[in-house]
Amino acid sequence: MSQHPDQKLDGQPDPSRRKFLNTAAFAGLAGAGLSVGLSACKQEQAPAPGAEAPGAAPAAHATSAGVHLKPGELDTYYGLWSGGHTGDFRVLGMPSGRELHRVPCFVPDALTGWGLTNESKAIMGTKPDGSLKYTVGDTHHTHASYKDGNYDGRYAWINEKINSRIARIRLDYFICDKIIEIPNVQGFHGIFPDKRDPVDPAINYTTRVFCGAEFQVPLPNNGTDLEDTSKYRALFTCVDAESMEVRWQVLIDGNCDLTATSFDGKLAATNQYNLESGVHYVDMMSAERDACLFFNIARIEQAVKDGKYTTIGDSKVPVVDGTRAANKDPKTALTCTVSVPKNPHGVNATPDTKYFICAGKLSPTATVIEVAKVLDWFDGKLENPDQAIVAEVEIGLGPLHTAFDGRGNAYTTLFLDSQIVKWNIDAAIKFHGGDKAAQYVVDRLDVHYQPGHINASQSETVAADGKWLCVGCKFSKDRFLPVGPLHAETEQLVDISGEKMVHVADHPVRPEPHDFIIFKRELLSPKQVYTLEDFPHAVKLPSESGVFREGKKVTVKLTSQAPAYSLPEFKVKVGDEVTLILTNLDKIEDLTHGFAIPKYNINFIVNPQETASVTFKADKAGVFWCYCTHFCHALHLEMRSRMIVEA
Ligand code: K7E
Ligand code: CUA
Ligand code: CA
Repeated sequence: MSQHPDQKLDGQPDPSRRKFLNTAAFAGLAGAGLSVGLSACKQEQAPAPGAEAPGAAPAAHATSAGVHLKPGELDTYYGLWSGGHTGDFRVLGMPSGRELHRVPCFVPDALTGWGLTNESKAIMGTKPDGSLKYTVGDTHHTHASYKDGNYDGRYAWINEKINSRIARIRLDYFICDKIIEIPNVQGFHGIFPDKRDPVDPAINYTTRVFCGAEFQVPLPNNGTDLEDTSKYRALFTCVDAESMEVRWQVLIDGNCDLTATSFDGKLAATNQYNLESGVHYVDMMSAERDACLFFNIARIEQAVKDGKYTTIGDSKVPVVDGTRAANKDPKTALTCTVSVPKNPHGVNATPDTKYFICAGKLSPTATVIEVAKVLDWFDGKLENPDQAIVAEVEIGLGPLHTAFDGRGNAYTTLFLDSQIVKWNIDAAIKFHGGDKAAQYVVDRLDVHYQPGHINASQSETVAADGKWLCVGCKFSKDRFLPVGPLHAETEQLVDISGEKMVHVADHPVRPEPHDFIIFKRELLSPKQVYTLEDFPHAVKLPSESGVFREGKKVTVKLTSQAPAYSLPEFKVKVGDEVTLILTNLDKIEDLTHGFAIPKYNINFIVNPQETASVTFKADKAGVFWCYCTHFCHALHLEMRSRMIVEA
C-alpha cells in the first residue's frame, strides 16, 4: 500500500489524525467504529450560524441560485432515491431537493392503496390465502436503464435487501410494474444494470441487471448444513431487464457487497468484504486483503449455453461455478479476483469508462483498477490480476462511495472523517507509479455527519456534467430542530462546478435513503394521464356500472367523474365476496379520486383514466358511506357512494 503523501490542504484538519488507522488498529476500530466516528466529528468546529461549513470555499463561482426555486420554477434534474427501510423509492427534483413523489413498490402504501388493490397485490406477490407475502422492505440501491452510456428513461431498478427482491420502476408513469424474489440468496444488496451487450454491438442498451448477495447461506437453504458454516455460500445473479426473469447465477467464494458494470458491457464487478467467509464480524476482518471480483459476462453466458451448470434445490436457475479453484486458467475463467485492502465498500465505474474504483471502508484508501487490464488478464496477457491495480492511495478514514465530475476527479465519502474528499484520478495513478510530487487530493469538505452514499449529476454516465453533488449523511445530530429520539438524516447539496466544493443546502430526510442517482430532466418525458385501454378491467362508460352477481361472488363496477361516482349506492349481502372495480373517467391531469370504505379497512386512489380493484368479504351488515379521499373538486366532500350490506 502506498504511503500517505503530504496531502494537507490549507485550513484542513491535519491528515495525521487519520494516521492512527493503521492495520493494527482495525479490530478495535471496527468494534467501536461508530463511537470513533462520532467522537472524531465532535472535534471539528461547528460552523457559526449562517456561516459556511468549515472547509467550504468562499462562494465566488457558486451561488445558491437555482437551488431555492421560486414558485412555479422547475428543477433541472431528476433525482431517484432509495428510501431504505421505509421500503420505498423516492423521486426528488434537483437541485432544489424537493421530494416530488414516492413510488410504492415493496411495502404497502396507505395513500395509493398499494398492497390493497388487486393490481398491486399481483405485482407484490401473495400467499395462497391472498394476503401479501411480505410487508417489510429495505431498499438500498437504485440505477436506471442505459443507452449509449447515458440514461434512456425506460426503467429504474431498486433492490430490497430483507427478502432479496428486485423491483422495476417504469419511468414513463413512475410506477412499479414488476417485482421478483431472487432464489438461493440472502442479503441481496448491490445492483447495477449493464450498459450494452458484451457481444452484439447492435444492443447498445441495458438488457441485464446484476445483483450481488451479501449473506452466505447453506445451499439449498432448507435445513441442511445449518451448523456447517464452511458450506455457506453466496451467489451473483443476472436478471433479464425485460422479462425480469433470473437468467443465471454464479457461485463464488466470499460474498458480494456493491455492484458495478463496465461501459463496454463485458464486465460486471462486485466488491467483497468477507472473502474469509466468516460468520462473526471478527472473522470477516481477519484477512489483510479482500477483493473486487470481476465477471466475464460473455463467457458466463456461453457456459450456460453449453450446459456447464448445475441447479440448486427447487430452483431451475442455471448456476455456473465462479469459484477461484475452478477459474485459475485466465483463458477459460468466468471470474477474475483483484485484491483490494480489507473490507472494502463501494465500487464505482468512472465516466471515462476506464476504471473501477473501490472504496476502502476499513482501509483509508481508494483502489483504482483499470478495465483494460482486467480484460488483458482474461486474454492471458497479464500474469497477476493485481497488476490491474493502477493506484491504491490514502484518501482519509472510512471511504464508502465515490462520485465523478467528468473532469477526471473523484469524490469519495469518508464516513469516519465526516468529509468528502475530492481527488484526481490521474494524479493518484502518477503518485502510485512513483511520482511522489503528484498532489492527488484536490479538496476536502466537512459534511454533517458520517456520509454514506454520494452522487453527482450524471455521474454514472459518460455524460457526467460536474455540476451538482449530493451526499447522504447518516447522522444529522444538531443540524435540525429536535423532534425526539429519531433524527432525520441530512442530505447535503454541494456545488462542484469549481475547483473547491461549496456546500449550498441541507435537507432533512426521513430515514434512511442510501443510494441515489441524479440526471438531466430532458432524459425523461413522463405521462401524466393513463390510457384507459391499458387496463383490461376498465369500466369504460358510466352506463357499464352496476352490481353483477354470480352466486356469492359479486362484482361492483363503477366510475368516477368529479364530483360523483356513477353509483350513488349499491347493495350486497353479508357473506358475499365482493370485487369492486373503479375506473376514473376524468381525463385531465391532476384529477385523482380516492375510494374509502369505512370499517372495511379499504382505501385506494385512481388517477386520471386509471382502473383499480379491490376484493373483500362483506362480513358486516349495515350502511357504509364510501367516500372520495383525494381532494378533487369543490364538492369533494359530497363525493360519496352508499354501500348497503344486507344481513
Ligand atoms: Cu453504503 Cu447499502 Cu449502498 Cu448504505 S450501502 S450507505
Ligand atoms: Cu373525488 Cu375527491
Ligand atoms: Ca474481510
